[in-house]
Amino acid sequence: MMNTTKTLLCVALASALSACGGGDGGTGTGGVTPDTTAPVITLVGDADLSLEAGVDYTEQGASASDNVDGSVSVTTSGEVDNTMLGDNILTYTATDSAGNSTSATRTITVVDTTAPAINLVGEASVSLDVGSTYAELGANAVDMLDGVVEVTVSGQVDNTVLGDNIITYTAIDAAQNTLSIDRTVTVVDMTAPALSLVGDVSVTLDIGATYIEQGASAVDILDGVVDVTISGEVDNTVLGDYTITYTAIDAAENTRTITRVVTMVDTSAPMLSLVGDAAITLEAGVAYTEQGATALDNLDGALDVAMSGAVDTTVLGQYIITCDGECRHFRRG
Ligand SMILES: [Ca+2]
Ligand SMILES: [Ca+2]
Ligand SMILES: [Ca+2]
Ligand SMILES: [Ca+2]
Repeated sequence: MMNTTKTLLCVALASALSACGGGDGGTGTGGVTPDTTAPVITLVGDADLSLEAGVDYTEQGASASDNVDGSVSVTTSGEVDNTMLGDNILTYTATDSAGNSTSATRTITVVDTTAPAINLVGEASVSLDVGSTYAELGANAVDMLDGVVEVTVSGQVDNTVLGDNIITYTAIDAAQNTLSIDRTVTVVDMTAPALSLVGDVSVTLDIGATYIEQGASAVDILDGVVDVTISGEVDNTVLGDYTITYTAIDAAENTRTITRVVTMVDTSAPMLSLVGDAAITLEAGVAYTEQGATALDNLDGALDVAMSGAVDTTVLGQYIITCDGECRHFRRG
């Protein structure tokens, strides 16, 4: 009995030892499986990107997950030069705590698909007076990649015809991206006709004289000879200034006006006429009877006549009767 029991116990112990995983079949590290698996990197965004030259690159980043460590940090290396066409490669690296490392890359290709920007010098819409010379102010063009780019100007302005003229400005970058913009030059008639008097600008006429209108001539740079309208009147019976106005209007309603001043003056003295003879012989002792004189002025009509002098009928001799000083002298004697 006793031997049988001992044997059973031993068998039981042996089985228990074997079941505990004992023996030499293990790793010797306490039974933990080593981590030989590197993290997995996931890029945010595409692995291949296009970037317009001159535009700043915005990194979207990446994440890494490890089978043991979970989330692992990612380091990024490499640079993007947005001033040069071509590929730029960024490298993303993640390492787990067991030293397993992996990397991924992203390729950023710098491209130029953008035409230069053009800035006109001056306004995009310009008015030009007919006949005037169009002065081209030009334009400037700057490309994000190439910098300053030449601008080609095409188109012409016909300053002899009313209407729109289109000037086109074109800039092409090294990648053959092209931009054209226009300027509209509108030829208009902003200038009134030239107006010239025939005759003097100031005319002086003696009262009663007839004013003869000599007119004026008008020539427009666009319309040629233009009619002249004359207004104003001269009253040759009244002293004073009279303004005659000459007006010329072109087809575009540009108006020019000039004037002439006609001044009526009185430069003629009255006409004096004696009543009776200018020379009278008088018998001594006989009373002298003054017959008088008449005065007629071109402006004032009949005027009084002043006389001076005296006749002494008791003394023989010659006597002078003088009319108004401003007039003439007459003799009676
Ligand atoms: Ca791992
Ligand atoms: Ca460009
Ligand atoms: Ca005109
Ligand atoms: Ca007079």
